[in-house]
Amino acid sequence: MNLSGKNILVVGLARTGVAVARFLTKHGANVTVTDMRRGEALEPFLSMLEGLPINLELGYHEPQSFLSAEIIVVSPGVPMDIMPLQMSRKQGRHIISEIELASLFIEVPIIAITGTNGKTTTTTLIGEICRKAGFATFVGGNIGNPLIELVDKNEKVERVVVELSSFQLEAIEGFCPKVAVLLNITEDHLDRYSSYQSYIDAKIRIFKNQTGADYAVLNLDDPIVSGLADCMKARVVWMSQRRELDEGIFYREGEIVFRWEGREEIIPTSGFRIKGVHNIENIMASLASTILTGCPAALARQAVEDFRGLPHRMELVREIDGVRWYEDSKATNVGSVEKALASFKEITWIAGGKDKGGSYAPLANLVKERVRCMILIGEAKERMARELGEYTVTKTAVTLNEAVVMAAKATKRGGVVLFSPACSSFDMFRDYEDRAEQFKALVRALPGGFE
Ligand code: UMA
Ligand code: ADP
Repeated sequence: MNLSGKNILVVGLARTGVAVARFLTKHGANVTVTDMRRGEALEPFLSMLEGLPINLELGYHEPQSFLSAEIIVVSPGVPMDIMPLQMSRKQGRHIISEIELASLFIEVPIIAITGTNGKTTTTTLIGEICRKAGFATFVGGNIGNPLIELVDKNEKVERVVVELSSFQLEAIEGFCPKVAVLLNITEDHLDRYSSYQSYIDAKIRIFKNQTGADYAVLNLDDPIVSGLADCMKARVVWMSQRRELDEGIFYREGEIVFRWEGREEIIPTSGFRIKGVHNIENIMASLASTILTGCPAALARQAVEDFRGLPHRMELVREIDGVRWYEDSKATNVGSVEKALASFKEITWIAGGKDKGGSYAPLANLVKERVRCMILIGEAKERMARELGEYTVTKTAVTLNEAVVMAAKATKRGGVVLFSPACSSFDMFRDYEDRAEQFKALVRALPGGFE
């Protein structure tokens, strides 16, 4: 695509907007950047654009700028149904995501990962395996660094591993990954989507442009994902923890087996450092997608064995007088909390935060069976108490500190305190990492115990 002299509007000025604007100016486009927030709030991002010939429209969106643009590049955090975008769509303007733009300039195989949970863990692990196999690899996308940064740097890579959110997939057109992984789908982001179905529809766009030369790695154990085979043009690689498969990748007592076109690889799980059924799912997806794109199975196995997992995902913080304290701040939806609650018994569960609009009811049985005390914080606490309160002892706290003190009193030796919020963090914290660090600091400050 020749960008020189084109009028391009970049909507949203945060990490994505900055990277896109820098890339476009370098390629000679006439760039306008617009953001609803005012200049002061955008200071760190503005300083990254200093000296570049960019027209800024901050604090508002000027409809005329949308209409006069030849291409509009939208940041993931900008809903696709805001009025100026609706209007531009009606007028036939070309609206794309940063992922679409970047993919026009990428020629090496792309492994793309989506799903409600496990994306970042799986993306990171796939990147590690590709590197272990000797491929120069870029890892990016929703994980934090926009994909366009790869193209902008002009680095020579052999593999691209990209984590994709439903938001990023909404505005792809021709994006076509060699391997597309869909880990699972449960309710999330219902504060942005009008229905669960529209969230699902956005996710499955990842497969839209694939052909018979590509692979779709699908979780057979997930009730929604398992029903998708009929709409795939790519070759489907099933994965399962429950069923032995003639073709695909599956778990059976102590080992993962990969079977594909007459080939069989057996990978024992005893040496894996990351634990839990959800991580078996993430590992199976990582092994299948990397072995299919040329990584030797023995090196893939080594990379999995070396992988220590990521912080803020069921991380053991401390053991105090026989009580283990786990921080799972990244669990921002019901699907991830399901896995966390299923991993322990005798739980004091600290949860709550900013409500994302989904139902908490799928947790009812786990709460009844495993949670001895539920301590709720944040905006969602009333709704969570209404939906789950009848299944266990329920308390509410105003601050996280108060919740931690309550949990220390409520939990007996042998029990577990689990901070797995099921909500986003923005009501009380800067982000999930801030929430995680605050929780860990509070737990470390508690008296007694041993590390
Ligand atoms: N804005 C407008 N008009 C609007 C709405 C928003 O101008 O109508 C502005 C906001 O003021 C803001 C910008 O648009 O300045 C939105 O930026 P952004 O939220 O897209 O932020 P980025 O820093 O570009 O981060 C995005 C992803 N953010 C979201 O999807 C919300 C990052 O994912 C991603 O890492 C990054 O691009 C690089 O690809 C984060 C995330 O929370 C981790 N993702 C969600 C999740 O994982 O659950 C999907
Ligand atoms: P994502 O990037 O999709 O948010 P992460 O790897 O960051 O995924 O994990 C987010 C949360 O989901 C953590 O609480 C983690 O323990 C949990 N989790 C990780 N993998 C899975 C999975 N395959 N299924 C369900 N929950 C998972």
